[in-house]
Amino acid sequence: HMLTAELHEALLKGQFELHYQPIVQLDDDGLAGFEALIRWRHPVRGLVPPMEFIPIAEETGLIIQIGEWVLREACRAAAAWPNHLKIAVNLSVCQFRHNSLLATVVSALDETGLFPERLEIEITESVFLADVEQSLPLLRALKELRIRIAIDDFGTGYSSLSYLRAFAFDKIKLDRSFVSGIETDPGNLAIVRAVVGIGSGFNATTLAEGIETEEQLQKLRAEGFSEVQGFLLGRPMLQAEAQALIEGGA
Ligand code: G
Ligand code: G
Ligand code: MN
Ligand code: NA
Repeated sequence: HMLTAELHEALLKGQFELHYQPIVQLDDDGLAGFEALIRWRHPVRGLVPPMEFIPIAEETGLIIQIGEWVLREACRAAAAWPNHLKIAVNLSVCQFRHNSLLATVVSALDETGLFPERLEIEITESVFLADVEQSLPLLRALKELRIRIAIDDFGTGYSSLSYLRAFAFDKIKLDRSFVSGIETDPGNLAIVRAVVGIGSGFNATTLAEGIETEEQLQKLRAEGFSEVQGFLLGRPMLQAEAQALIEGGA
């Protein structure tokens, strides 16, 4: 692919950056942490969103190196924040399948001194598409490091729910497509309630993504979600802006 060489160069030249989107806990409306989201600061094209280069990076295998950079950079940023704040990092299935993952996580924690409890790895249901059993040893090994594991984009994958019984996830992140119609769509409300039930039954934190309106926030609070994330609470922001938000007393 045309972009492949450019992606290599981007790594070497340090053109990737992480933006940080706030995650808010609803018990006290305080800041729980941030999700790290990668962007490519392209010299000509400007800021390139992940959807435009992550799929290519996955195809070419470059996602492994990019993912290592993301993990280290995210841990490094979070290590400078107050200890109660967590950092969430997205993992693609390729990274999850690659045999270097555990070592990569360990070295990111070692190099930055971040407490493992403060790192949350986000995986999607697609990890379980082939075979749940196959993914369990790695999940257990990650858990043994005491990092947290979240299911991202919950409800949008094609896998069955049986993986929830097989592994104790720390967090369920309900996909924003179920949040957007919650004011008017009774189907979405039913799903939202079911997810809160699943979360409480499995002792997992429940987070609702993509909150854009005050009304959505009120509804999800009333339904009992533990955490929220979305443009209403804060857009993905530069590290300096995240720092300012933290110092602003969140
Ligand atoms: O930031 P934005 O909403 O444009 O992200 C779009 C998609 O890219 C989301 O699915 C998100 O999970 C994914 N993404 C963002 N940052 C990373 C990253 O560092 N690694 C991987 N694998 N995916 C990411
Ligand atoms: O797949 P994942 O949940 O990691 O995707 C995160 C992506 O969702 C980021 O690219 C982020 O920019 C985007 N996002 C975060 N909050 C909102 C929101 O409130 N509305 C919309 N439309 N997108 C959001
Ligand atoms: Mn995510
Ligand atoms: Na998501």
